[in-house]
Amino acid sequence: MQKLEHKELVDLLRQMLLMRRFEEKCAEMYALGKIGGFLHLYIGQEAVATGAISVLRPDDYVIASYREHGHALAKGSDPRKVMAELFGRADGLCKGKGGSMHLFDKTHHFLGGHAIVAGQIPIGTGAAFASQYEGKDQVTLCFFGDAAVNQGVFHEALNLAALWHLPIVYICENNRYGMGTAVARATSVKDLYRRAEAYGMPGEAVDGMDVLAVRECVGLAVERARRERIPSFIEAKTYRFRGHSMADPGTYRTKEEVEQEKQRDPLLLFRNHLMAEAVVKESDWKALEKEVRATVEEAVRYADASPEPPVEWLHTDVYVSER
Ligand SMILES: Cc1ncc(C[n+]2csc(CCOP(=O)(O)OP(=O)(O)O)c2C)c(N)n1
Repeated sequence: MQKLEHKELVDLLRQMLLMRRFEEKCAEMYALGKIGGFLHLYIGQEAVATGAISVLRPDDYVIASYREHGHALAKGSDPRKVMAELFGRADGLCKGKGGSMHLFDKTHHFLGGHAIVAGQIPIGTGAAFASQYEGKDQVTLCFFGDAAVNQGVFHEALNLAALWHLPIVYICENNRYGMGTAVARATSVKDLYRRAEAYGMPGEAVDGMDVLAVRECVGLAVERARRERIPSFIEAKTYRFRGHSMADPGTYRTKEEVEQEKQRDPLLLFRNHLMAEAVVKESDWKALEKEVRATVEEAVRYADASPEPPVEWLHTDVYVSER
């Protein structure tokens, strides 16, 4: 892939920093009772969505699981509208009807967060089918967790995608746990990317803590999908630093393990790399922090100022009558 310009590198860093600070604020807002329901944070996995989505065109599709705040932000969703959605307010991305697990942004071709494990895999495959059927050259990126690869629909979807040459890249974010279940306790073949062999599609593992490695790997797969209609399966090896959701006491893994994995914090790894390469200076980093914090504060102000959705809205947007 082409070497990145200074601005592109800084944009990647800004994106990861925004995801991190946005979600730290979400945890705070959840504790204050401003966000209800479930809240699954993406902290630790930022390099995956950032690197992968950075190679897309605006009209390419992204679909993800309930751990999708980062994907929505990377796809271009307005942080203010995302926060308002988490607050369940009328100005939210989905008018406050979706909440944390169901962000959806038609204008940015973000096909949503999906709460049913693996539920987004056939839907993403359908989006790729639609692009192909309509003769368009859009690509779909479909993100899911390690537990999703053991669901039946994963196998059905990958089989059809390979058979029909669909322009899709499946990205498994292997953060090593499906709720409290370690991958090794649930999955017979440890190297998840090898599942691709069964469907005759390229499969590859990538360091999901390295934003540039993810960008490179997904970039090649996206080009393959766009130009040659070859789907791919990528396993991004990552780790989530927080519990499965805000309600998770995290008794299934040791504090030492978490601390050890935090040594490879993707945000700090990339920041340190850019500093070592003299792409950013300490003062640039401070300025970015200030800018991102202001964006997040503004998102909270916007969400707080937005009204509750009126009761009558319960009956609207239930079915879509037009495209
Ligand atoms: C079909 C289905 N079964 C069970 C659940 C309950 N559940 C919610 S999240 C989850 C674990 C998923 O783990 P993984 O796919 O690895 O994603 P991660 O949370 O690690 O991002 C489970 C079992 C569900 N939502 N849907």
